[in-house]
Amino acid sequence: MSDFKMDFGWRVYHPNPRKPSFVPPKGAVDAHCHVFGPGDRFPYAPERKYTPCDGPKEMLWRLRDHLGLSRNVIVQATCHGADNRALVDALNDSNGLARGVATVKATVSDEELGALHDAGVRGVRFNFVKRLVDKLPFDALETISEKIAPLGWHVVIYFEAQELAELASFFAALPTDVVVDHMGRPDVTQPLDGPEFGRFLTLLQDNPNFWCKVSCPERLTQNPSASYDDVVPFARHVVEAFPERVLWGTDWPHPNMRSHTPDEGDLVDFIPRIAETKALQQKLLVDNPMRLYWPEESAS
Ligand code: 0GY
Repeated sequence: MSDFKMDFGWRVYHPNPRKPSFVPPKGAVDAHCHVFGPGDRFPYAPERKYTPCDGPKEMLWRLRDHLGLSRNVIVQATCHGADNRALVDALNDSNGLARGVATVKATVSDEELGALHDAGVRGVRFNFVKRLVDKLPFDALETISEKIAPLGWHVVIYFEAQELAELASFFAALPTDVVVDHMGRPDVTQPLDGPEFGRFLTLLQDNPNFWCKVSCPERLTQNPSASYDDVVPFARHVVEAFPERVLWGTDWPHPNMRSHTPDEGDLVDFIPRIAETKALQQKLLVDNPMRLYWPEESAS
């Protein structure tokens, strides 16, 4: 047992997710998930804004197999700060079936970046969600992006829709590929063709180096009991408009979920509703993540 006590009100991941009806194509990648701790081996960061339940790598591998997926991209979450040891431990245990996105400080050395690369890290994450992080100065983020660019890494950005107007020019100037988490967290009560989501679509349209995760219907929905119906049009629109630049992920173990406990079987069954053809499913789940995270094995 770890000494860390999970925050009150936060839900533990589903103990027994159902088997999805949708069978993912061979080689499908869960391109957004986390490992948490376990806290007694990999302590949570002192500066964290929440304490999660442990989400160890063994559980993640079990979920991958249960859902019919083949690979994972493990994204460093803020509760581990810039201490990537739990991430690296999972990557080393994955037999090459997981790649990572780390969090680093502007002072990171080339040796440290090289060691992360050898472990399978292919990107860094910049988190702009106010409830999750203290604000980092833009010049520190610029320094990081310049340091990682020669490695061929990309930047993953997490922000909420209302912040985009202020952040867009900084994002567009990044020197690498850029991957947006959870469709930029749209307010799905607003129209699909309204100004807020329009701004996000313009960002993708104007910047061919930008990719988008059509993930987290469980966070975006306003009605958890309705099968994420309200998120489907947003995600489907992005998949159809930018089929070569979309990724999908479970977000296991779903940090900070309070409204409901997502069943990952439901999250997998969301996929054929947003990628309606076999060709789109193949791009979303296999070709695109392979190109970004395993280019040396990628056929496309
Ligand atoms: C997610 C979403 C959240 C948390 C984090 O790094 C994190 O702590 O990303 C959230 O609370 O919305 O993608 O895991």
